[in-house]
Amino acid sequence: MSALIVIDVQNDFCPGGALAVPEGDVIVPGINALMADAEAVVLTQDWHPAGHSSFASEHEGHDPYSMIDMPYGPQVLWPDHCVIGSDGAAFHTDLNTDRAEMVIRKGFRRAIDSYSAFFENDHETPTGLEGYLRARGITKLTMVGLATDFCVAFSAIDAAKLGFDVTVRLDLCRAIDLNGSLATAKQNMVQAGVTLA
Ligand code: VGL
Ligand code: ZN
Repeated sequence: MSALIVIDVQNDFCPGGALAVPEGDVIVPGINALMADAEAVVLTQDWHPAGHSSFASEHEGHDPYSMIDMPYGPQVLWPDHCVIGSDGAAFHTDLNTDRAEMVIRKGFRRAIDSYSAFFENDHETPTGLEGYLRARGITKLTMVGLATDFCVAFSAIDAAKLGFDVTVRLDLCRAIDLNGSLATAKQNMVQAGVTLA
């Protein structure tokens, strides 16, 4: 059985949002169309408490989009985004959420970020998505959404490492592309055994 995993199609990642991904909204109609034929649909939602440690505003003298060392490894500092319950954290209004059988929220612990839908950025704290998919007999995943080079890539690589058969539809993703991060993410996905389509 297969599932469509829609990563972080939220207002803050779309034009006008706090961490806008260029053209982040243009993928929405194509994603909605893909849902019609999907056997199962899972949505993920970036979901940070105010004052989250990935926000540059929490680190005096550090600008958004700069890097910092966290106890769990290097971390990009972001503008405040996807704060729990805010409009920015809501799904894009045109995204069809009716077909979603599971919504997985991530990044809700203040001290640690979570790009991947499977593990937080320490690469070991699980979100529970793996267990959900296995319990439903889902082995094949198609991933779409935002942003290609962060949450989509981290999710796809973790899924492939866990043994899922993963395809990323690049035409239904858009990237932030910080210092070549898109090219690196594509290489890393291919190396992990992810199919790029
Ligand atoms: C994301 C940066 C920070 C993403 C989430 O969804 O790719 N990127 N939080
Ligand atoms: Zn985030």
